[in-house]
Amino acid sequence: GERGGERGEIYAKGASSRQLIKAAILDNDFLGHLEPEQVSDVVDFMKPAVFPQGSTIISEGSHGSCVYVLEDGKVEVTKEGEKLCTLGKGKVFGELAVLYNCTRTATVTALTPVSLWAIERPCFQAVVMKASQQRQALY
Ligand code: PCG
Repeated sequence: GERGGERGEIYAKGASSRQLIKAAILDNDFLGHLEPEQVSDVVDFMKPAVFPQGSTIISEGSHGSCVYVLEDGKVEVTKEGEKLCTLGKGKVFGELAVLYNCTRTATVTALTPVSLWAIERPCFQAVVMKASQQRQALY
């Protein structure tokens, strides 16, 4: 990808993937308040990842640090062994530990082969910080 500056690399992606990631972020209860420029930066910095069927993408209690958007496939969310929900294409997950600096609050397992977009915590936080610093400079 192109150089993205101190926050990392910008990953090229097609218009339909950009639209899917943007819609996923705006649909998410915890990320839907981000400003258009922040959303567009998050879209730029997301990088592709794949997981095989049956694999654990997130383990409850661990210190993982990525926010994910599902491009394709289905995942199951469990907590203390109890099924909470399944998520499909166009859903965000993994945002809670990154936003609240806590350990993973649930386990996420691939029910099918899964294609994801992922952004790491330092990059995500830099995007969010950058915009709030610009706002402070404005007022
Ligand atoms: P995170 O980072 O705690 O990792 C597990 C993820 O599962 C969590 O973020 C949410 O994105 C996702 N998830 C989806 N549904 C639920 C739910 O009902 N409860 C919890 N705790 N997490 C959920």
